[in-house]
Order: sequence, then structure tokens, then C-alpha cells
Amino acid sequence: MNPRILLLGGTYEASRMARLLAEAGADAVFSYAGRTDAPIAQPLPTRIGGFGGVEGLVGYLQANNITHVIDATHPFAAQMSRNAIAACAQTGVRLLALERPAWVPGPADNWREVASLEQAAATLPAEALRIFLAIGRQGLGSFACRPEHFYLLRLVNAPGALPLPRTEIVQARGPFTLENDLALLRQHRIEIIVAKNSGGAGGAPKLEAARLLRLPVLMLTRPVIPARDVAAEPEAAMAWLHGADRGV
Ligand code: 3Y8
Ligand code: NAP
Repeated sequence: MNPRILLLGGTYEASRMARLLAEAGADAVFSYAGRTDAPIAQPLPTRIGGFGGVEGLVGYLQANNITHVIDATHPFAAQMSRNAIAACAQTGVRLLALERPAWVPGPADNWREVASLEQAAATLPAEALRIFLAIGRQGLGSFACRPEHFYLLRLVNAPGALPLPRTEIVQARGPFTLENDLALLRQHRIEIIVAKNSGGAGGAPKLEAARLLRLPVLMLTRPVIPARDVAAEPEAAMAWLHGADRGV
């Protein structure tokens, strides 16, 4: 029986996976949360918006005769990943996570790992700094207790009211380049970067730029997601599907 695939997207690797599935003529649907305006178009039929928790996802899988879910969401999209594990366990649908390895610091890096945004905010020194807060929009409130610092924010869409008084906003979607991120850090005289350990190529240039400029990085470690089958590259996920195709 040909697999009918739900691809949970929102990352660069998900877009690569979508291209491989489309080229293979796979029966697949791409899913965005609807977090941004006009997300990147995909070469697959695309649905946008939440499913309505585990129950909603179970209903979607059954109503659409999904046989395989590939969870290519971001490592910090932990709720979606937990829901996919639960819904696939309930329905018997096969699940594979397409998850890129975490970034690891090299000898020339100056990282301090933090377990939460609150810890990152508490870790900031007393004197006012110029900070590239490269965590997106959803977690900015954690830094409202540190209004003395200047925050450079890179956001996909223009935000509403911000919980931070001293900010400069750069609206950009990524993936980013080293040249761009070096210029950004220099132009705004950045002294420290706060980032999520997202892994992957799309968000990595800011870390390369920090290394070259010898800037410290506060690196947020990933949330823990329960055990599931994982592949690091879209090509391995395609092999998993072909194996599934033969019913192995
Ligand atoms: C909506 C889809 C592709 C996908 C590109 C990757 C790379 C560029 C790096 C910085 C850090 C950040 C943020 C980031 C990156 C890629 C990838 C990645 C980080 C889009 C996208 C969606 C989102 C959601 C958005 C979050 C935000 C996070 C910005 C599309 C562009 C900071 C995460 O305004 C908001 O509410 C934004 C929310 C979740 C984190 C946050 O909490 O605010 N991503 N990002 C997906 C959906 O609706 O399902 O709009 O086209 C996808 C990408 N973002 O195909 O090339 O693969 O990681 N995205 C982080 O990793 O730190 C930017 O500026 O250096
Ligand atoms: P999250 O906190 O794990 O999920 C919150 C809820 O959003 C989920 O329970 C689900 O709603 C819905 N959702 C999330 N991803 C979805 C998808 N791909 N398709 C349909 N519904 C989805 O998710 P998040 O961290 O807000 O991330 C949202 C999207 O942005 C994901 O596609 C993720 O890959 C992408 N992204 C996130 C980050 C990040 O830093 N978090 C970075 C880059 C890209 P229901 O419960 O109603 O089903």
C-alpha cells in the first residue's frame, strides 16, 4: 500500500523533505502551524493551523487516512512533537522525527549554556549590554525584567507591542548568511548573542559571526522530547518511507 504522509514542517529541513517527496510523486501533505504571515510556499498540498491538540490530530490522521507522519518541526516545537508521539501511538500511524543534530561549541567559541529563557535573562550582567536576542518573538517576555539592556530583535513578522523598552527590530525570515550576520552584529555594535540551540544551517551563521567577532553566546538548550524514531537527514527519511513501503 502506498504511504500517505503528513509532513509537519516549519524548518529548512522540512522544506528539503517536501522537495524530495514532491519529486518522488509521494502522496503527502505539508503542515504549517500558521505562526507567520505568508509562510514559504511548498511543492506539496499544504494545510495551515493547529490540529486541536492530540485529539484533533488523531481525528485528522483518521479522516485523511494518513499512514506515516514525518515530524520535521523545529527542536523547540516540543508541544507539536509530543502531540505527534501521542496521536501516532493511539492510531498506530508510523512516526519518524526529522531532527537535525544540536550545535556544539568549538574551541574558538565562548558559549554559556542556559536551560531556560528565564535563566538567560537572570544570567545577564548588571551593566547595560547591546544584545542580539535571536530567539524570535514568542519568548521576549522573559526579558522584560531586564529593561536596562538594548535588544536587537530579528523577527519574521512585525510584532505588536513589545515588552522591552530599548529595542531595534530587523524583519527577516532566514535562512541567513555569514556575510549578512557579520554586518548585522557590527552595525548594531552587539556585545552578546542569546540563541536557541536549533541546529541546522539556517540559523547557524550568527554563531559563526560571533566566533569571528569573539562575542559570547548564551545558548538555550533544547526541551526534552520523549523517545521516537529519528533521522538527521531528509534522505534517510525517504529510505525509512521506502522501507515502510515494503511493509518492513
Ligand atoms: C512558521 C516558516 C525554510 C525554513 C526557514 C530553520 C531555519 C530560517 C532560523 C535568527 C533565528 C527563530 C525563528 C528561525 C529560523 C529557519 C526556517 C528558522 C529562528 C519560519 C517559518 C515559521 C517560523 C516560526 C518562527 C517562530 C520563531 C522561529 C524566527 C515560514 C520562517 C527565532 C527560531 O513571529 C513568530 O511567532 C515566529 C515564531 C516559531 C521562534 C519564536 O518563538 O518566535 N520560527 N519560522 C512555521 C509555521 O507556521 O508552522 O514563515 O516560511 C521557518 C524558519 N525559521 O524552509 O527555509 O530551519 O531553523 N525561526 C530559532 O531557531 O532560534 C531565527 O534570527 O537567527
Ligand atoms: P509548539 O509550541 O510545539 O506547538 C504549539 C501548537 O502549535 C501545537 O500544539 C499545534 O497546535 C501547533 N503546531 C505547531 N507546529 C505545527 C505544524 N507544523 N502544523 C500544525 N500545527 C502546528 O510549536 P512552535 O514552537 O510554536 O512552532 C510553530 C511552528 O514554527 C512549527 O512549524 C515549527 O516547526 C516552526 N518553528 C518553530 C521554531 C521555534 O523556535 N519554536 C523555530 C523555527 C520554526 P494544536 O495543538 O492545535 O495541534
